[in-house]
Amino acid sequence: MKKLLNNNNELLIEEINKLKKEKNAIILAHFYQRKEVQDIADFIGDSLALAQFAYKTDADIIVLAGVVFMAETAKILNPEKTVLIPDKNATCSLAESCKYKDFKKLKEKHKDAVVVTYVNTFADVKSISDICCTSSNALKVINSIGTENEIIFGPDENLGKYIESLTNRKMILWNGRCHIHDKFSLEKIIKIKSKNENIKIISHPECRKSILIISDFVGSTSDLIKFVKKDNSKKYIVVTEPGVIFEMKKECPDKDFIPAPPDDADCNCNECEYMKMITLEKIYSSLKNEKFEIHLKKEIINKAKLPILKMLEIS
Ligand code: CIZ
Repeated sequence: MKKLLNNNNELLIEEINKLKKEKNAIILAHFYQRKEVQDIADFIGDSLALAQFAYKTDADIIVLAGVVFMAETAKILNPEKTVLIPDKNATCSLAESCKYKDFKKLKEKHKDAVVVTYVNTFADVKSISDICCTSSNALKVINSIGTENEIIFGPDENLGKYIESLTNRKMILWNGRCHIHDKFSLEKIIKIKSKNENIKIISHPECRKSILIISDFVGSTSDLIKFVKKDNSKKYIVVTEPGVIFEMKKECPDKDFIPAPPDDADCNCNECEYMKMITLEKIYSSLKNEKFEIHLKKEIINKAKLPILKMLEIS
């Protein structure tokens, strides 16, 4: 491995590409991944686009450069394929906040409610959901449910409240938070804005309401990228995980993107440590040794597939 690390990653990249060919494997990467990981991926996207891509691939092996719930989603859609996550500790604070046993209790308390879960949940929670959503399609999904129905929405409370404000509809919200999006500093963002004329604030709906209301645009990572492509401003404060800026810069090389800072006193950017666990070295080792493979019970796969397919139909 040491030898492969020399030479600006070139040898490592060459070896990864060789293994991909040999094994008919693809690498799917989320927008929050490291630049070099995004650069080597066959496809980069948000969790909706990754699920859509995974659903139609004819590769034998899918390496998911993202977090565990994304790899589980790919496995649920492709139970016969080998799905690998290069680091099995790449978890998600939202998914961790919503344990099957606790969520089931809430569901039992509201037996007639339609259960909508954000894809940032583990497979067992999906298996007791009626329909999944991502930040790209949450509004569409909620609007597809008749107003006579009560809705349980989890696990992201900030996203749930944002959707409530758009639809004028009250939902039963799980109180989960993304530890990254919930930590952005309103004060510091306002300070950057005051020092930069004509700068726009663009935010992810997992952020707190106080940030969303001062934002010029709110949307999922894909929506934020689409927005900066067509908008005529030149400078943006990006209030989401800063990995997305690699794609923004690729699409708009002449524009400036400032990552929004978190509340922490001595920190300038808000990177997700779980997303950043995936490295080129771990992708190489994952492909070479076919680890860490996602294994899910058949029963869970069969049940969890239904709400994901419902979401894909709506999208
Ligand atoms: O849906 C996703 O992929 C996440 C976690 C954020 C986004 O908006 O892309």
